Amino acid sequence: MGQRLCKQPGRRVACTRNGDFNSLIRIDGSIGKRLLGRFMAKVTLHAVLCHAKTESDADEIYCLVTTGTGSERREVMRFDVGNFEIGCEIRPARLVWNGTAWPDVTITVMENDANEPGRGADDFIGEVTVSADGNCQPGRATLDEGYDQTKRFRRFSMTGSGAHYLVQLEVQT
Ligand SMILES: [Ca+2]
Ligand SMILES: [Ca+2]
Repeated sequence: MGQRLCKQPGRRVACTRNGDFNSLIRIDGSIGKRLLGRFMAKVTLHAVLCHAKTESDADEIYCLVTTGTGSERREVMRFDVGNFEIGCEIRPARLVWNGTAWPDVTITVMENDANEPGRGADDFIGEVTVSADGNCQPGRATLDEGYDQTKRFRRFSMTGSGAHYLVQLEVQT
């Protein structure tokens, strides 16, 4: 990131090469919090561990990241996590959300069946909604398993479509 401090008459502000407002927030979270009057969570998908699959062959797991409310709900990101056999753990360590003015973000874990005739639509595995202040709300087929022993990663058990995955998120506020 091209971070630097710029001087303007009478004050000193942080900015980036591209001038992006979100980048400004990343440089100094406290500035962003004051500007928008709320806390803004940063969410990273740390790890995904497979305990049971949707089918006998490998599960192709991907994540959907959505935000907004009602008819304005929109997909902001979709990415592949990888192919899973039982016992497989993948650590994407991928930043999926870096707070903006939106009130919350939902991370939905899915299994891809797009290229597998006869298996119908993709399989829902589980979902977690993280609000701007960092609170996590497990959705359908999802249980909050609390923090791991490092107190850094929040764990969620997801059991949609007959599968069982443990998903670890890092939520920073
Ligand atoms: Ca499937
Ligand atoms: Ca599949």
